[in-house]
Amino acid sequence: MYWNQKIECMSRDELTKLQSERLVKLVDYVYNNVEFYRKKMQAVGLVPQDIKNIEDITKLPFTTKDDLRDNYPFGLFAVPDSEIVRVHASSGTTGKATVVGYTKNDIETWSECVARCMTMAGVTKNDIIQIAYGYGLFTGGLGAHYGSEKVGAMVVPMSTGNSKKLTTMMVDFGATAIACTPSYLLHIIEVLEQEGLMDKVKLKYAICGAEPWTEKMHKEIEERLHVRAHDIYGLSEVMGPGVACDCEYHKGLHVCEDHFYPEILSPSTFKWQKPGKTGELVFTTLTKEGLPLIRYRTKDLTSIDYSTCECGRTSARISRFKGRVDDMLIIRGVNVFPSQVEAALVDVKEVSPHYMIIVDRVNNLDTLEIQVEVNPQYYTDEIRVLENLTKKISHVISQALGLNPKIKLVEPQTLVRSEGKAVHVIDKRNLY
Ligand code: DLL
Repeated sequence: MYWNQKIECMSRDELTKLQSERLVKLVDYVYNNVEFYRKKMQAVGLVPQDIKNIEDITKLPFTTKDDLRDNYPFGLFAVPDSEIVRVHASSGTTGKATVVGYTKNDIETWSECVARCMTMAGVTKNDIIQIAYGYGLFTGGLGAHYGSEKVGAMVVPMSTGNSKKLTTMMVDFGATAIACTPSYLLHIIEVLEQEGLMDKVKLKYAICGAEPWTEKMHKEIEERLHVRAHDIYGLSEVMGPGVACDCEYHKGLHVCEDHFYPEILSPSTFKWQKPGKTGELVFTTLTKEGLPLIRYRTKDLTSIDYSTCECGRTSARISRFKGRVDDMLIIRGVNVFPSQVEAALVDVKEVSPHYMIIVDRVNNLDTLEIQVEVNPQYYTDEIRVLENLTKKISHVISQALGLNPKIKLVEPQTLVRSEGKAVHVIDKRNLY
């Protein structure tokens, strides 16, 4: 079995020592290789020698998604482009993608972390795993793929989109594991039931993540599919899937702490929260070469537990996610910011800046409707004109989001005006 016991079961003291050594190296590395970090440290009067151990991390400034956007595309890379062997990208807050880059060693570290997660989920070299996260700029497909190969499993790179082919191959190949978003897996379960294939399924493990899911969904997947379902977490900026995953005891997600240093901060004071208290998860990448990040604010809300797990692993565990600090939505695994919709609509003169995003879940698939108010001078009863306008808006929005939402045009002055912070989203899914 692939299990990095030496690292995953090391004592807290040993781990703290390793983290301290790695942080000291990292700070020196970013100071000398990334102008952005040098300037940020200089602005608060810090030099690398001020960072002597892991506790000194609190002296360092934060990094945010906006910093990545402002330095688009490669401005935060710490190595020449020739050392980067892969890039991925995810949505930024205003429509510009955040681009992440990996050196050869980064890809190796990433595979190692995903391999640890797959192992926690039970996957071994004897398994046949279907990877049904999207392949491409999204980190899910290739991330899960490389980690599963490292374990030695037989990898079937399905990607997303063709559920019938997926279910047929699941049965024909005798797949024993599947990695995909939990909502997609619920959809696959329905397809299996409709096709009468359920009793031919050999699946044992499901490795689900990339979006929030409730304990109820977890149970439902386990009961309907007769598998052990695991929660895998990650984000592109920090690496991709594999930052953390839960083991067979399901008491929180073990963080690959030798590579990613977690802090849980109070969203109001930005001070460390006590273990068990919910706060914003912040990560420092201790070993990344291409895009090292110092105190990256994930905006994800969780709590942390440093006690040793029943499985023997000593790594800290974060709890199932409790929400986000910002307004990012995850729809069919795709990150969507309301501001992206706003930015796309600005260029369409026929509509006003008033819009409402309505997210729901029907037959276990996320649905997205965007209601847009037509400007009074362009509003008409002529159906053909409105249809053309709907097409035009569908096009700009799908370009901006990478999703094809249903567009519904509404008459001027119909959407509710808010007196405080504008409400642009109605999310009916109850995910947290
Ligand atoms: O979603 C990476 C990933 C791929 C993780 C496949 C797991 C499996 P991004 O597209 O950058 O990367 O989105 C990152 O997704 O900040 C969370 O808000 C959310 N997220 C990811 N995993 C989980 C999870 C990938 N297990 C954002 N539970 C993160 C809840 C999750 N939310």
